[in-house]
Amino acid sequence: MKLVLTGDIHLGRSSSRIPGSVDPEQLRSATAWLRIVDLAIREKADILCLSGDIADQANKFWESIGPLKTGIERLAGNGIQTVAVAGNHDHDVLPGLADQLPSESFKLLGRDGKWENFRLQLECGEVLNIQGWSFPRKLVTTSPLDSYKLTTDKNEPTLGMIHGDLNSPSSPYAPLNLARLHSLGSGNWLLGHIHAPLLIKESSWVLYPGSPQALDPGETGPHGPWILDVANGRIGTPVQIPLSTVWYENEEIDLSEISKPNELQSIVLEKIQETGNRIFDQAGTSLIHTSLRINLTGQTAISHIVEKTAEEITSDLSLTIQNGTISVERIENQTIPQIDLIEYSKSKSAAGAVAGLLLELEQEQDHFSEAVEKLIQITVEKLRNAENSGSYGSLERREVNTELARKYLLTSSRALLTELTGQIDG
Ligand SMILES: [Mn+2]
Repeated sequence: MKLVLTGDIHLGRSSSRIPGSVDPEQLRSATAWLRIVDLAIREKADILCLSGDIADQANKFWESIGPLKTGIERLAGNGIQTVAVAGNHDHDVLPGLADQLPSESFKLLGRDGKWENFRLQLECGEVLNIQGWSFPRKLVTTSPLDSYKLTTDKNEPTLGMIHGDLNSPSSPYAPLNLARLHSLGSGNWLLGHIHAPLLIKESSWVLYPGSPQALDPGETGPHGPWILDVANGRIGTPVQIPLSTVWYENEEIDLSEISKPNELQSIVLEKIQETGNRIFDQAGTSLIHTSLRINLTGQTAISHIVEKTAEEITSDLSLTIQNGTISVERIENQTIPQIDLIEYSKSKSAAGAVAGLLLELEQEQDHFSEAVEKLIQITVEKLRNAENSGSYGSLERREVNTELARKYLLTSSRALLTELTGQIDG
């Protein structure tokens, strides 16, 4: 028995922050959905499992529901049944879709938040129990695992399906405990909600398949659906098939050894090409674009020109690599000048004060001096105000804490130190 596992497709969305030269059609989740349908047919799968947030109510819902229905019907025409649980984004969409389709084509498990077991037996005799729970509404603050009371034949394999938040007990999106998941059914679970793929393998496995199309620079690494075999009453381990047209990656480049401006360009270019080749080698044939976030670090004699060069690379660079292109979405400049920070911090100058602040912030400690503690608190307040501002209402909210404030202060202190020492040196 062969299964294709995926979730968090968020039909209606597209990969974000990609240059306009890349065909936008190729960046859509809806296009990734078509590739998943093709893959399931090509692999002669028996079941396609969808772990919620397939449709995204906030994003062009009426455009999305058509392709979803068409894909499911095409799968059914090839003898593939789609089995799904609803997530927080499609808690009301999937039941509506289930009402329009015969259950041999589309089976929604655990409707209204009631656990359900679906026993599947193929003509060859292979059996699998798929157990699922669907979001009944947008927010669920208690663990759905509390109401799990399903019983099955212990000799038969089970696969659990649920959309929820792993090891985050106060999450409003169905908090799930890993140890309990391993103890329920035969302990193998397909989850949804987190867009970064994650396979946790112990005696049984728990899988976040991740969004099959990488949608955001935070969603680094390979993305795609997973394939799972069930044979002789045993459930295998899922294997990821990279299918995303976009790959986001973070790279750090240490500029400590760099002393001349033209070396900066060549080291950055070299690193971009090296990273691009490695990713295209690994990604399979679907990849058309790699988007990089680069972090420049180190103490360097050319710290005063890094910022401007970084801006030029981000706005102008587009390289062809293998069958696709690579661009730099953002460069974080964390470099500082080649000065003795400790000596500098002793001087009674503005640059000396910043050097002292930087030294203190770089220590990962719980207690800072009173002055730095106060600065961090002010930064937290300012970040919270920005985060809650109506202007950014459509963006995902970040958690603002002292660690985030410390990171902002570190970046600002480094930039300020570069600026101030540059003024002194002339
Ligand atoms: Mn979700």
